[in-house]
Amino acid sequence: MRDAYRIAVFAAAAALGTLPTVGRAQRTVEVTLLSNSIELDTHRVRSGRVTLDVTNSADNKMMHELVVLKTDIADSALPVRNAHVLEQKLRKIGEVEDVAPGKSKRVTFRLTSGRYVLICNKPGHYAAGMRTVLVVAP
Ligand SMILES: [Cu+2]
Repeated sequence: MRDAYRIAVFAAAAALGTLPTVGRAQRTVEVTLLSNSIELDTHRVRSGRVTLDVTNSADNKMMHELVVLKTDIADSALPVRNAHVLEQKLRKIGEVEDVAPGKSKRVTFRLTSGRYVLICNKPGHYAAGMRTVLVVAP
């Protein structure tokens, strides 16, 4: 009787999504946009629905963005013209546009296994170092 009650409570909590996701691999990445870099709290996640929690902490007080590209090209060697990475020459998964200074935006993409390069493609920001790599494991 007691066990049945416990199972019922457990099931209700699970349905409400209030239980901690014990044993599940990390699928949320904290992304910090800085003036000359992009920092991630992890560079490796499992495939599936991956949430990017993007915060603009750059001290240059500029608007930044995060563009997600799937590519095996080194993050420092993407094709560039007129201070922009040529996104149309790459496989673009999506982006988080215009994150204001001090603000955060959150986005979820379904990512298959492979190598991704994350950049800010505001003019000159990629060249300034706003780029990093995220590896998605199977
Ligand atoms: Cu930027």
